[in-house]
Amino acid sequence: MTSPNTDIENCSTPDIHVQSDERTFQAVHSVTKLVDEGVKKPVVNFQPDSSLSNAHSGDKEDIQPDSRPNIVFVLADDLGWHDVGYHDSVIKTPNIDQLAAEGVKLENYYVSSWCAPSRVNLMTGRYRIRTGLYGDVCDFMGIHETTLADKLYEAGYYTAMVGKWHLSGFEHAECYPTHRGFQTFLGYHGGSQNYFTHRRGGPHAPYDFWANDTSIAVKYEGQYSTMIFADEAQRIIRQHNTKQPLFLYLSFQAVHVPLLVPPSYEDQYRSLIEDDKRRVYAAMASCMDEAIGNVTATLKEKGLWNNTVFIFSSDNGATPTDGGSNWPLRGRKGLWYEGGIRAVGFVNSHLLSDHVTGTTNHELIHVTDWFPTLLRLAKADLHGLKPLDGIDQWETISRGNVTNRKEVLLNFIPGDTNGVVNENHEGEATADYFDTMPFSAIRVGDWKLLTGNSVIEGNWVKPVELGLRFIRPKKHGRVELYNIKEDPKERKNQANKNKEKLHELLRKLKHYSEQINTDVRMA
Ligand SMILES: [Ca+2]
Repeated sequence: MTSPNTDIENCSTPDIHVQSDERTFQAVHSVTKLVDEGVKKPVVNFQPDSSLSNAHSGDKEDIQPDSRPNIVFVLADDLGWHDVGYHDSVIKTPNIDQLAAEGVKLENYYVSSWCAPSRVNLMTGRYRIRTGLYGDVCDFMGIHETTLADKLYEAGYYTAMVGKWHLSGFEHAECYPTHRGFQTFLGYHGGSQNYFTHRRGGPHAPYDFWANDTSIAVKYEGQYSTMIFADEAQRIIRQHNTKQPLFLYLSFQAVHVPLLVPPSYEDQYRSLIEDDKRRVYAAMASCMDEAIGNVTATLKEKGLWNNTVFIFSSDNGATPTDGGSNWPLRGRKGLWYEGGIRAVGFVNSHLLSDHVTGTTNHELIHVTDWFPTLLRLAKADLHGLKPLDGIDQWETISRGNVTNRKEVLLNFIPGDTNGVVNENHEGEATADYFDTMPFSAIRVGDWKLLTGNSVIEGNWVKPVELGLRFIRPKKHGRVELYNIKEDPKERKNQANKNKEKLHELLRKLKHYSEQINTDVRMA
């Protein structure tokens, strides 16, 4: 076994900032309302209990077979663009490759560059300018937000979550998955932990592994999380009442640091990858791939597969110094270059039209889009929701129609300059009506604009099996403009050459900056 990496990413939650404004108490939040009304929140015993899970839709005898599709959403953590087999990687992911090849690959699909923001985008269908970074007691995702799981539960789905939550600390039970629309939960609340000990650091660090909201699941200590999560997903599928549609959110820990894996998974790479980090990372990805194969096999055994929409997505790009690779894309996790935010993603389902099955989709899609897309499949009631940024993409994904999405606000954090002053920027391409110092990024049509000092770290990094080397840009721009369709590797900054497009996108950012929810603390 590889030695534990003690350099676990600091994903600790920032200072808790509790707001007592009426917004918190006016929450249109079905689960919270259930709690308030004395109906115990939809947490069921860890064994699925159909009488509780169906409490919202009538007596068990009243339930009729439901033709709405099951939804299985698999999220990988920090998986890079170059880290699946079908992107010509050395990493072996045969199950992922087959599922992608038999489905629709999403190759123009964006997420956030960090873990928690992508998850709040997924769960709310909203940009961070509306949800805040850490606006209230539930870090990243305020208690006032209605979640995808809330709505699917309300629509009659059985809602189960397995794996990494990262939308609350474990100090506040009201933020736990089982209070945010999920009926069962097995997993952890934080951003990272040891894969075997389930502690956030050394042996005396807090143990963060939970069954539902009250039970610290100590029996899992020593077991590898990828296998725990696959087993739990399979258990949920096997015990599922097939008269009810299922929403399973399987959020793997893999392949986030620390780099840990059972040694048997490393064997296939010992002659292929000399670098220790890259080899263990590859083994972790292959272990996750095996887990996904087991889960999809169980869906087929149970007879659910033919009416399931299966989605795979990474939550952000990889960190090359931790074994991952976004090659040939630029940048890494935490940056707004394509390598940080262009995600691996695909959909596999018998509900896809024949003519799109086995094809690649190049339409602009964002992680917020899953919220309205999946709720449409669930025939959920969308009335009364806060304004969404997500767009229903089902016709685009399932039929190949042109998307209605023309732009994506990728990032806007006022005041966030990371304390770095870039003395080497090109200088001229700025505007007096918009502060270009903070990190911002937007995609409009084929064009993408980045502002702020993150650009100084925007390297291209080859994976070690291709000869590790960092390729650094000759110049840095505090404002950078790229035509992503023509230049997906972001090599030609056109900020000083195409001033008309530059100012069009800067004004778009200015427009979004005026929509910030000032009730939430942004930085
Ligand atoms: Ca992540």
